[in-house]
Amino acid sequence: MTIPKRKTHQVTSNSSAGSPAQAFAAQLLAALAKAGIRNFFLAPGARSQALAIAAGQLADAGKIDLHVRLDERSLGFTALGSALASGEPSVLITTSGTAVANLHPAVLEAHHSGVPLILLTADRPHELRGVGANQTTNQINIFNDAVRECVDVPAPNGNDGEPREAVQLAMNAISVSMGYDGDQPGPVQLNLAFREPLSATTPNAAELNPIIELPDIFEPHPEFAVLAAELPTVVVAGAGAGSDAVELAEAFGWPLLAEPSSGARHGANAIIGYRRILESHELAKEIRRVIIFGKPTLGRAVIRLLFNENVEVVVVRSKVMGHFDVSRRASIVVDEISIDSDVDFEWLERWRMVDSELATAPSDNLDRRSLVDAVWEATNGPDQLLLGASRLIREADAWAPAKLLNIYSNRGLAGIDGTVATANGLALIEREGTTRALIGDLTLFHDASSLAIDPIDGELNIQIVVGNDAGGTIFAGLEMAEALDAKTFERLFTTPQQIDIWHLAQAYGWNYIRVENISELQKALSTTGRVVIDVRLK
Ligand SMILES: Cc1ncc(C[n+]2csc(CCOP(=O)(O)OP(=O)(O)O)c2C)c(N)n1
Ligand SMILES: [Mg+2]
Repeated sequence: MTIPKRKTHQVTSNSSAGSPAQAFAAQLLAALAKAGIRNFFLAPGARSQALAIAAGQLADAGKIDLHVRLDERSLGFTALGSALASGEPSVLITTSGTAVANLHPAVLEAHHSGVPLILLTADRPHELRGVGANQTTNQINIFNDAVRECVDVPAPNGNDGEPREAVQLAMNAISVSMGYDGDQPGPVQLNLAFREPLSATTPNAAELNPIIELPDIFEPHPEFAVLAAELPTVVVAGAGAGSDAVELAEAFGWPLLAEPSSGARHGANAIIGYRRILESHELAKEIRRVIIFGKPTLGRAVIRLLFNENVEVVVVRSKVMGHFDVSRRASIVVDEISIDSDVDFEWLERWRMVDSELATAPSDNLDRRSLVDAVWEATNGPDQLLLGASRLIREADAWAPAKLLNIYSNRGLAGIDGTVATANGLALIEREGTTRALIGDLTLFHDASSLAIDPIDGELNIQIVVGNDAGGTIFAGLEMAEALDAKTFERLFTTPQQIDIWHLAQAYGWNYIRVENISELQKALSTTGRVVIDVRLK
């Protein structure tokens, strides 16, 4: 198992001049910008003022994009969405205290799904820690092993070595967050102590030109396995799998069982009805080997297969999702696979035939499946689709057609939190197409405050498509739904709500469209701007 390293080290400093806090912040941010980091996210506060001013200067000079949010929890997920879409680290700036703790949900999701984040958390200097100073808590290792590294940087005091230390910290943060050191990408925390004077308007970060040198990228030798070609094999693609899974399945003629959030549900080998086949078709009993890419999370049938003693489990290491071997039965864990003889496509043909026999057309009425279908149809080219946790992603797993899409889902921990913010973060990066989030009603309400958008971010095309069934209806499918009386079940699990989405949209300045049938839905999906589409489901 890959256990991310956690290192805590100190950087030393002494002597003073002007605002050492500002000089240090300016160097640090200038170095990040010069290295090509574009997206900075700020939630205002006093202790972090030097960082805010430096970020503002770089943004005014057009060297970075600065996004300002009130709520650090929302900021964290917005930064996560941007890092997902750009593939580059997002930089987050917060003040001290609970502000830092509010980043925790997004940090956990980023840790489990290998998303690069650089957290700049402002803190009191060491002499003010542990003595009851305002807004001061222990921020060191606050995220435990969810950060690749936590560096506790003492308050700068203006000595000669500080500019170089700031640049080194920036380069190291980029390298570790991106996994250049051979580890998985993920969050890095620079806990930055600042002493008064906390800021100044000079130096101007945009006028600095630090000398930067990015560390080398560590390239591990890929581990290779040669497998017997004739063993009846399926390729499972979970979250984070990407097109490698498609390429392998197509090269060796294996059926591809791809979750919608895998980025691999496309091409001729994708078996759309795989869940139904695994659950109840004789063909599933013939499987003798499963090759896993990414982290499958959506159905029990795949997990059962991994526990089946007649089935060999081969895991292809994921670059982002970490170690996956829930049944602890993986016979090999490798990076690349080849086979020992020619392929026989008859196995694949049988899967295709069963898949087409089991296929049905979606209903003309508006239900979860036709909602998924319309969203798939509407999403093309540069458009981005974010699937929330809960029922609709499972409906997509059951029915969504094979199609190459820019698709995302926070499956690191599969929380219903932060989904609106993640969609905003995705939209900030890809401005050509529409960013669409397909989510449940509770998922919207959980993250309603993320409808607040900084006007400086400009016009965004975002659609929050809400499958509104007045509560968390996913739980109706679980064991306890049978055992409990309806009233108790509803109170303990469904969280029924009466929130008026129209008022919510109005309050935050979003357009609102309520749809009752498929043609209204299709029309709503073709609109531009920021819109909440309220899809009433039974
Ligand atoms: C942060 C977080 N809290 C709780 C859960 C457990 N949970 C999973 S689905 C769900 C209900 C979701 O309801 P909704 O968004 O309306 O989707 P529906 O199931 O009704 O389609 C909850 C509370 C979770 N995944 N994440
Ligand atoms: Mg619901």
